[in-house]
Amino acid sequence: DGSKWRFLEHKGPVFAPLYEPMPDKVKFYYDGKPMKLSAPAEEVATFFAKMLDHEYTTKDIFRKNFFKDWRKEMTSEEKTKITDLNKCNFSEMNEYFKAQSEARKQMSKEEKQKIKEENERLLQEYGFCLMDNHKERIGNFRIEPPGLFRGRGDHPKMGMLKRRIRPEDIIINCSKDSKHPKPPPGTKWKEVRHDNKVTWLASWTENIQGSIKYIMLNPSSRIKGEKDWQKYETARRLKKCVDRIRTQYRDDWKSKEMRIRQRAVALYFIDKLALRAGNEKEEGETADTVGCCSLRVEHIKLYPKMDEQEYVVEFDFLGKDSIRYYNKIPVEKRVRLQHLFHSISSASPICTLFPSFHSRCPLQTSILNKHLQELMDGLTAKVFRTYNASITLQQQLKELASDDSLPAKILSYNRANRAVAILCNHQRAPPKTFEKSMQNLQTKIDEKQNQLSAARKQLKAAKADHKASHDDKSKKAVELKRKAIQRIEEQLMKLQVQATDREENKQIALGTSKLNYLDPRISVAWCKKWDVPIEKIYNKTQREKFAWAIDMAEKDYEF
Ligand SMILES: *[C@@H]1O[C@H](CO)[C@@H](O)[C@H](O)[C@H]1NC(C)=O
Ligand SMILES: *[C@@H]1O[C@H](CO)[C@@H](O)[C@H](O)[C@H]1NC(C)=O
Ligand SMILES: *[C@@H]1O[C@H](CO)[C@@H](O)[C@H](O)[C@H]1NC(C)=O
Ligand SMILES: CC(=O)N[C@H]1CO[C@H](CO)[C@@H](O)[C@@H]1O
Repeated sequence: DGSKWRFLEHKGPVFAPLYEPMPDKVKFYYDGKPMKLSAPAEEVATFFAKMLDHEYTTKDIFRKNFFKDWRKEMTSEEKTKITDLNKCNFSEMNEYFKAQSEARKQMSKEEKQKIKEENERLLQEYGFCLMDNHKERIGNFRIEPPGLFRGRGDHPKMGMLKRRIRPEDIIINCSKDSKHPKPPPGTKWKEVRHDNKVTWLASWTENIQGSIKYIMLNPSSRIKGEKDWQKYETARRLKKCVDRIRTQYRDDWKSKEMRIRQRAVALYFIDKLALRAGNEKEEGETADTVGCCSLRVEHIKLYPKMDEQEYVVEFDFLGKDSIRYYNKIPVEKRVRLQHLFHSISSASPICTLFPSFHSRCPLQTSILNKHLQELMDGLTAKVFRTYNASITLQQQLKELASDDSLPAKILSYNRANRAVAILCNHQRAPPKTFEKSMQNLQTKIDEKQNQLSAARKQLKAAKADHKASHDDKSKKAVELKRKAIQRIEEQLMKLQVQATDREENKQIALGTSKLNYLDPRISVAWCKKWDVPIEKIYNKTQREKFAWAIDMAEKDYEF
């Protein structure tokens, strides 16, 4: 129906800084005599003064246009007095701006950093909008400051005053049901409308040509977030129909056709173990790595009974990036009956596990994926990984939820993340510096512990002191010692949590699953619920990647 969005929320534009009057020592001269200008007239004069070294200010049209518009800003008194632009002397103003621009170049690193931070803050606050489910970068959220129009070539309007854009000039476009942007205090928008046939967020009419200007989305922002979002939406759809798919593959175990039975068993492993599909490009070119579809007989062992469980399959193979996958799971009886135990006992170890219906056409990922497409639009083996990863995260977070201290909460989150990384088999070799850094940490813990017992002794002494003297001073000393102990205990706890986290992380890489498999909306919702700053979970790059999910009002997740 032509609508471009269902929901649009933003903060409106950032206006140019207000005019700051010239310091008194900077004078404007008319006809050789200093003259104090009214603020509006002075502001427009500064636009001319800034351009004094520019050829424009020598051009007749420019001067004529400027003078005409300038006079409009003057008080009647000024108008009577200032009648000839040639008698105006702006040179002190011009010097002042030159000195300012020189000073900007000489700014210290700290001052530059401060400006950078302020710009970053503005970007974070005004530079993004929420369009449907996406957090989108806005292209030009800053409104150009006023000045003199230049135009190209000998534009007949050059020198005219490009007016300051005020909130009263701005038409805001946003959802009726969104938080409407607030105009600066004491001002009003021209209008707030809710037109979802257009994608601009704010518009105004500029005064020189009478053309309409718009604030729009940054065109590059959509694509990436959209793709990421879609991936997790597909995983969410799988959640809704996974029962049907499971019933289907269980039925397929009974099929008369071997290729269908094999396909169903492969799918069962992918679902159950979040295995990669295999037959990926990388395989074969490098090391002998496999995924589910390219598993060979030698990669599994079957145990009719193991540790009190029946029909256990043991997997041991090199997966993507030559990382060993080892796992054992009890399988359902039909899997055993219909396929594995039956064919494997007599097969050669190098036979593929799923030779499928044709000996020269082992079950290819593409065949499996085609079948998955029929089960659900957009379904691939990978979606099972994403689905299981996100649901595992959610379950883990639910179990670990607590009203602990911040470090303990973060440990909980990392543990949930770790459970997923283990599921996805994201192992890593322990970093070379691991032992060393653990030792350093342990030293710190030992120091803290010593500090703690010293503080406890001091408390004991202070208490005895207080018992003897009973005065206020000794009472205060006891209080102070108590507080000190509390502080040290907190620090010690933080270090201990850090050590646990690091130890548990020794052989697990959290980054990959965090970046590629965990629905960021779950993490964001969790952070909101437990008051954990998002920076504790995502670093800057990650926050940019997941901008679409951060700030989203997500109600589907509960912990
Ligand atoms: C403008 O004023 C400055 C002093 O502020 C003076 O040095 C200069 O000669 C003046 N220029 C003209 C053209 O009068
Ligand atoms: C995810 O994988 C785990 C580990 O293999 C499995 O036990 C679990 O059933 C799977 N969960 C879902 C919801 O598919
Ligand atoms: C954020 O973390 C990832 C690992 O997940 C790392 O590769 C990246 O360099 C980090 N970025 C910053 C800005 O710290
Ligand atoms: C409903 C409404 O006001 N729609 C307007 C939105 O803005 C565009 C562009 O300015 C106009 O053409 C529409 O009429």
